[in-house]
Amino acid sequence: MAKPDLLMPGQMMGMIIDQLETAFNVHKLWEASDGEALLEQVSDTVVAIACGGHVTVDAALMSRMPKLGIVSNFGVGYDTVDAAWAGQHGVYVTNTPNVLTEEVADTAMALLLMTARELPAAERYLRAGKWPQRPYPLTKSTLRDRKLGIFGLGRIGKAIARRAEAFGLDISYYNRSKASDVAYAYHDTLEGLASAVDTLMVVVPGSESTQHAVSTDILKALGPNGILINIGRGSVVDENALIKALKDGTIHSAGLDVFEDEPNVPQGLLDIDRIVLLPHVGSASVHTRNAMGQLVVDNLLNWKKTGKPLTPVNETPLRS
Ligand code: A2R
Repeated sequence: MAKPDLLMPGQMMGMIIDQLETAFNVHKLWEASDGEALLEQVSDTVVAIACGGHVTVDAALMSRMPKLGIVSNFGVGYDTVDAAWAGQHGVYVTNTPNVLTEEVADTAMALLLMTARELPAAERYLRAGKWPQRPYPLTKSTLRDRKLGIFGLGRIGKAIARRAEAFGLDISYYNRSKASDVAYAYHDTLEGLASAVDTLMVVVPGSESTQHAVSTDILKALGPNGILINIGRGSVVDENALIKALKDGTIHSAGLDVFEDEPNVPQGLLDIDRIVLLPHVGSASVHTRNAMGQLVVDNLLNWKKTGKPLTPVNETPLRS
């Protein structure tokens, strides 16, 4: 029997491609010399899409494919896929939850420590040969006595909270709804949370409802001792407001793993030496990326075999 057609709009890991090629006829859009011609050729027969990174899978693309049944996304965040449209048109969207939770939480705590204690700047100081002249200056901020506010206490947020407890931090959070399985203090607005803490950890998905949620007013509420950490999505933080707040002392510092226009980082952020900027490496170990890749594959293979994927997103729940 002929293998069904699968569209891969952007490059993915070799282990994903190799496994998918055993079950699907994989069409690599990024390799096509004429992408539009390839789409014309395969759109009528494509049953599945495998995607990830910054590749957009929007309604315009999906609506060209009458037989499309599933979009398997690499990553727990799937703001690049129009899952609402997919849900309305009987197309499953899957993501890769759980397998990256602990890795991202590790990165989040590392980023917080690096930022509070200026560790990357201290390392640059050593490498520049400045240590023999005088020790690196004492850092103005510390993790000691900090109050950590978590914006998005989901799977990753809770894993960060568990680590932060071990560091002796006072923990509170804001979600749209109160979590029933934790005893941390709940705030029913982001502004309320930011006013109550001096350290704000952003772990929410990118969406219309979180777009620029961290605004000038939220940064003001965080205050002059404030540290902002963003490990969720760049779109959640108004970067221009953040640059201004860092320059004029509205908040003390920031540690960012995600940006509004990746991989482009605004010069205004690059110019501030004490902040910490990482190139979206939250889940980026071989171990965890392999686990994520395997889940991308397993969702597709399970769907092909049974009609049901393993980890559909909320907008496209399992159908009976
Ligand atoms: O609001 P709730 O009760 O649905 O809680 C979710 C919260 N959240 C929000 N909180 C406030 N305002 C919003 N508009 C909003 N939208 C979502 O974010 C929930 O507690 C949390 C997301 O948790 P999970 O769905 O378990 O996701 P996970 O695995 O922790 O990953 C979070 C994000 C990904 O979407 C990527 O963007 C990034 O971390 O890697």
